Amino acid sequence: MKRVFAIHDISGIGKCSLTAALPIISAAGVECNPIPTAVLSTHTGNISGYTFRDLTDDLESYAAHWKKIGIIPDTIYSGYLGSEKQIDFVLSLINDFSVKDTLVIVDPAMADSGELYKGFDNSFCERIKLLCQKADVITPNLTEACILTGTSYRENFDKDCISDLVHSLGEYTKRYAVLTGVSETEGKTGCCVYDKQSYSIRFYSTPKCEGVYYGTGDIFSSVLTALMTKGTDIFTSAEKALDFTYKAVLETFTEGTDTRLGIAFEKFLKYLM
Ligand code: PXL
Repeated sequence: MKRVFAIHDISGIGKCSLTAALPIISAAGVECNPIPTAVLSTHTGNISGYTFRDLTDDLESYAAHWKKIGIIPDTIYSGYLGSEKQIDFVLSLINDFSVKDTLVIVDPAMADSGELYKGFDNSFCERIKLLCQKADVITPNLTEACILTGTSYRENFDKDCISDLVHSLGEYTKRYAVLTGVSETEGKTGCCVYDKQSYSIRFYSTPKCEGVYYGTGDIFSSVLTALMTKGTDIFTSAEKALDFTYKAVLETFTEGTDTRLGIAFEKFLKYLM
């Protein structure tokens, strides 16, 4: 069985980070080994009063134990990290655990809708750039792509501007950039996959549901990670990850629940195997 190390926080409510990665990667038939960076009562987006227990001091000995007992990942997948020290931890994890074909997937989770998440600053973003440069695949949303490339953020990027943006992202990945939350067609959403080796770009899109849906980036990146770990090519993986995310968002929209509490993806896990 293939194995993914998933380095993210665990937020009790919100179905993002590890509470998305664990069920999704497992449902796809891939073992998911969590490295929790922090424990929160909820995610930090538009919910006040959450608790936050930082686990930075545990990370080194946690990984050292895995090293000692000989655990080797097929994929190292990082998402929301709470501090620059945690970025440095992931950099050393990549160094210590990578073998010839280890896949490194970095979701530079730090911002959305034109704004940095609470608690992050410029210096954090600079360090995330270094981490991205060690990745085979990065999965920024539009805001994160603008931060990485020093582009000013706006909501509407046309097809040519998106192509320019993904080319610029080439500096922050070893091979692929998958830009999320964009589409070549107005009124739709989706992703744009860029392979810097062949300069090829492909767009995938779905209809757009009105509203803000927390955790979609984590759901998308977790499906992509699971499929690529199983050997699926990046384009097919991105298309399937988008389809899964769309189904779950549509279900949430139809149920009409408070979207801050997370996306209703559970029903669709059976399609991942
Ligand atoms: O989905 C990204 C994410 C992950 N973890 C925490 C967050 C967020 C986004 O707000 O707050 C704790």
